[in-house]
Amino acid sequence: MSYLDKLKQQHITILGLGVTGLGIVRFLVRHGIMPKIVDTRAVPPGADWLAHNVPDCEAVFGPLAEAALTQTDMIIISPGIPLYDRYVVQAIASGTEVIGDVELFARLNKTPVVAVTGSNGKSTVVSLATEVCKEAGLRVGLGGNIGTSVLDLLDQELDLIVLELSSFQLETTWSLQCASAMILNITEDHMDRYPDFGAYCAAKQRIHQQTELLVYNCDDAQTYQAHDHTLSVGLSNADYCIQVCSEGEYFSVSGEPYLPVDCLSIPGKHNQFNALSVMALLSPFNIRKQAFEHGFARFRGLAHRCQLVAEVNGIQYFNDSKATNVGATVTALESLIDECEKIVLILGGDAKGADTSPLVEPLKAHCRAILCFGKDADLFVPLHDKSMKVATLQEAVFEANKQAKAGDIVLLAPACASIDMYPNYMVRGEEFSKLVGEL
Ligand code: UMA
Ligand code: ADP
Repeated sequence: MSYLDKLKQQHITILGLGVTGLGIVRFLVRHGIMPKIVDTRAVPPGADWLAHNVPDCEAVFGPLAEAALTQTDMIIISPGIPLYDRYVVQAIASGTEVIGDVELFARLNKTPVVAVTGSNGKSTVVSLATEVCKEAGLRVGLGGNIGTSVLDLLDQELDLIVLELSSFQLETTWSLQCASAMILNITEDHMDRYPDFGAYCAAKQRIHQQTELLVYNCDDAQTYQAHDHTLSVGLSNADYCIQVCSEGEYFSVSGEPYLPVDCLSIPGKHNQFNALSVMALLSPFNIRKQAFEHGFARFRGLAHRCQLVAEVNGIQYFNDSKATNVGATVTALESLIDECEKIVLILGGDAKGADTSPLVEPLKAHCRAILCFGKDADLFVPLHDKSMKVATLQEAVFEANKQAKAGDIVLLAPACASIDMYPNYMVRGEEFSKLVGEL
């Protein structure tokens, strides 16, 4: 009996009706399985779609106490709900199997997988890898935390699947077999969800449970685990690193120059590291050099990541709204300072319980002033001599424009999630760009 046939005999509950939940409903219904759907929100994002497309489906929206989670064989849980939720704990104790959508994907998938996790750079690395694969003529699917349900990739004819995985998704994944996998880096994030940094690292390290090739960041010990087949990535002294030759800088492989660094369109040392990671992760697939060269040149970067929005009176405005943790903001400051005199930084939002101390030195060294807004503004105000608390992003842009001098950069890199004031980081970034446009 196939695994899908076994699933047909089970009572399945989908917990969460956001992007993940909708992907699971679509997949199960496509295969003739009618699940029950539960979400704690009174009107979850997928409610309308469900009412129109699967009106016969049993749905319970509201407190989990009403959802009878112990009376189901399997719960497929969304990443936004922690496994330690008391109703989920009760369900597990009662013998209910609880898995994530990536685990369901893993149990059914037959296509080679390249998987990437990390605190920062995941979306850039998986998107760049996908671009290179397309240049190589491979039929490639991209999904996971980047926003496409992994289950949508299962019913397609593909040569390779590239997955971006969050620590939340990895917590509920056991069976994922990867041709290659990498933790790009681990710096503090989501400390409102994990008891400590070790627990966050342990969730990320689950990506290596069943990988053939383990790629690691040679400057971050948390990304390494002992394994038969490993490759290291770093700006220097690694299997994949940058080498300076008489003709310039090269991406090099095992000490041999491979491609000139300037074929990569996206700027900054962190993006050179990302490109090297792509090369190492795709090394099992015999992709020709030209595909890397063209893919690296063609990929122009993702919106809201260190993106130049405009230059006004000699001041450049950069949108890095996707810097949703302290590590990403530190990277942005260290990468952009090479391009300017000083940085006027706009930051704040929901800090997710983060330790802000890694910001102190870079703020002191690179920032002319900082403007702090959002729920956790007060956490950042003491970090710099010239700091100011503002009520809105509009006020922040206005003040930043007053404080910056020609040759400076004004940077939105909030070190926080946007959820306290915006639906997501994209809306925050778009508002920043609009406000800059009005200057
Ligand atoms: N929620 C409830 N009640 C529920 C279900 C969810 O209140 O019953 C809340 C969650 O606490 C969360 C929000 O609703 O605040 C969304 O949770 P979700 O699990 O429904 O999320 P999805 O819409 O399914 O989106 C998820 C990822 N979101 C999270 O992990 C929070 C998306 O990553 C991902 O693109 C999508 O699956 C497809 O894989 C977003 C994200 O912020 C971009 N990820 C975090 C990050 O990158 O740092 C991990
Ligand atoms: P993620 O999907 O992990 O959030 P993104 O590619 O969306 O990663 O980038 C998120 C933030 O991290 C952006 O601010 C970006 O400039 C920064 N960033 C990108 N690559 C790296 C890296 N290798 N190390 C640290 N920060 C990075």
